[in-house]
Parts: sequence; C-alpha cells; structure tokens
Amino acid sequence: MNVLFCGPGDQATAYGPALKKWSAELEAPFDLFTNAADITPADVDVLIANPNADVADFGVYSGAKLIQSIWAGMEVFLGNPTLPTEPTLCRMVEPGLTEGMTDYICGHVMRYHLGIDNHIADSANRVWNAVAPPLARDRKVAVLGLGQLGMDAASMLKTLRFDVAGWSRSEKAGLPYPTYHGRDGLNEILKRSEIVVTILPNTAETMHVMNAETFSLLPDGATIINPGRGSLIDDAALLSALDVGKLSHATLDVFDTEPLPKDHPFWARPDITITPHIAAETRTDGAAKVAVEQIRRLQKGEPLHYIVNRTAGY
Ligand code: NDP
Ligand code: OXD
Repeated sequence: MNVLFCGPGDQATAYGPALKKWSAELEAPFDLFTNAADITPADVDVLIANPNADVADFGVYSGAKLIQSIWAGMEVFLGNPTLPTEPTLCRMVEPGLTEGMTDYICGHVMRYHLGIDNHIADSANRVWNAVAPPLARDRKVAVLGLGQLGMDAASMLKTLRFDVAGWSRSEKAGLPYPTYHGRDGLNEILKRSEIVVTILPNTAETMHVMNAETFSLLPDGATIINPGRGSLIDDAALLSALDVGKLSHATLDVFDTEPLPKDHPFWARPDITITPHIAAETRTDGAAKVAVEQIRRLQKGEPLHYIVNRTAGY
C-alpha cells in the first residue's frame, strides 16, 4: 500500500517518523512518500493531508481509497473543486485536539464567569470592588456544536458545575444537561445563555449562525467565545451587539481571513480578545496514530472512522 503525506513546509519531517512508528506498532505496513514528486499519482492508495498543503490538483489522486485530513475542519477540502469524489474523506479526531479545545473553552468560560478582567482592571486602579461572582451552578453556558469537541467541552463544563446546555443539528438524548436542536432549539438555548461557545463546522447551514437576530435573543451583557470558524459570526452584527451592550465581550480564535489583517476593526476593540487560531492544535503523534489506524482498517476491510458527510459539509 502506498501512502502519501502532504503538508506545508517541513511538516513531513515530523510526520514521517511518527507514521513509521505507528505503522510498526499497529502492524499496518505501507510505503510512505513525503514528496509527491516521488510517486506516480495513480499509485497513491492513501493521502494523509493538511488542508494547507500545496496540492494544486487533488484530482490526480482519484484512485486513492482514503483521504485522511490532519485537521478537524473540512471546509477547505470540500471547497476544493479538484477534490475527487471516489476516495472516502475522513476528518481528524485525536486526543490532543479534543483536550486542547476543552482547555481553551473552559479557560475562557472561567475568565468570563469569574470576571477576571474586572479584577485585573481594579487592581491596576487600586479599586476595592468586593463583588463576588455567582457559583458556576448558577451560570448559564451554551455550547453550540455537540460533536467531538463540543461534547467533550460541555461535559467538562458540567463537571465544573456550570449550568450548561448544548445545541446540535440532530436531536441528542441521554446527556446529563439540556440539549436543543434545529432553528427553534437555537432560539431557546440563546435566550437562556450568558456565555455562548460556538464550536460548529463551517457549512452552508452554519454560516452566520450568530447574526443580528440571534444576538438579539441573548440576555444583555452576554459573552461569546468562538473557537469554531470565523464564518459562524456575522462580524458587523458582532460589533453592533458589543456597541449596544447586548454583548459585553467576545473572544475569537478564528476569522474569515487568517491571519487577521492588521487593519481589521477587531484589533482596536478592548471588548474583543483575539487568539491566533491556537485553540486546539493537532498533535503529530496522536494524529499519526489515528491515520495509521485508518490505514490498518482499510487493509483489514474494517469500517473507517470519522467519515465526512460531503453533503452536510462536515
Ligand atoms: P464534529 O463534526 O464532530 O461536530 C460538529 C457538531 O456541529 C455536531 O454536533 C453537529 O451536529 C453540529 N452541527 C453541524 N451543523 C449544524 C447545524 N446546521 N446546526 C446545528 N448543529 C450543527 O466536529 P468537531 O467537534 O470535531 O469540530 C468542530 C469544528 O471545530 C471544526 O469543524 C473546526 O471548524 C473547529 N476547530 C477549530 C480548531 C481551532 O483551533 N480553532 C481546532 C479544531 C477544530 P450533529 O451532532 O447533529 O451532527
Ligand atoms: C482544525 C483546526 O480544523 O485546527 O483542525 O482548525
């Protein structure tokens, strides 16, 4: 079996040894290529790819059986007109990505919950403002997106005793917190939520899910944390919601254009915290293990994991 790794820059330098290590450990032998020029495209069976890889034409790999992304978000692949329809397309799910995202979400929820910024400002101004925060159990948090990442974060927020609720496309049952789905469910969850986390994929349906209308449903002074994708938020509506106090603060990790252009209005706002798409990063060793396990499954005729629904877009 021929496996081609495609990543930007020198990413293959790290992935090569990790893929070989897991190939031996999982007893899934294959020939690994880290330079596309070294193999005839028609001979590639599996492509392990970073969406930022410099692949001019995925169409030449139409004979591949699997394209395994090393990212969770699939919109770059799905938006590439050369992507062949034949190979099974799989997204990345690995422990480092999941744990990193949960750390990010819980950290920023705690920042808002405890009013940490107010205390930093009060300290700088020598102000003794003895206002204690409510308990986490009295803080209503919404997690929009209950997939691999949102589900783990919501579960940790629940463990931290937050009054968490979740929203997804399909109905969920049996979770230890209230769940909502569909458009009506979105309206309901937003009405109750002081802190909103958007951890949804970029699809046609999720485009500007947070817009003037949905921001208006939130209680005054709500906060939003977006580690999902920039497309989830209508930027102009976000700025208006901050201007009128509907929102008191936003933390954004992802943007329509990345890096965020130097002249973007978000940079000038003290009520927006910008993090540079670092909420969660695929860890090389964990991702290599997942990719090799997929190859092993392919070799043994076992079902693949994390298959993308190309119609739904995630
Ligand atoms: P999953 O595919 O596991 O989960 C997606 C979730 O979104 C599911 O719960 C799905 O609902 C829900 N969803 C999708 N469409 C809709 C819709 N129209 N209405 C309501 N809910 C919807 O994805 P992951 O959890 O693995 O990743 C989520 C996203 O996080 C990625 O697509 C990527 O954009 C982003 N990401 C950001 C990173 C960063 O560093 N900033 C790092 C990694 C990922 P259902 O359960 O019903 O299918
Ligand atoms: C991803 C990301 O999708 O890092 O994996 O955003």
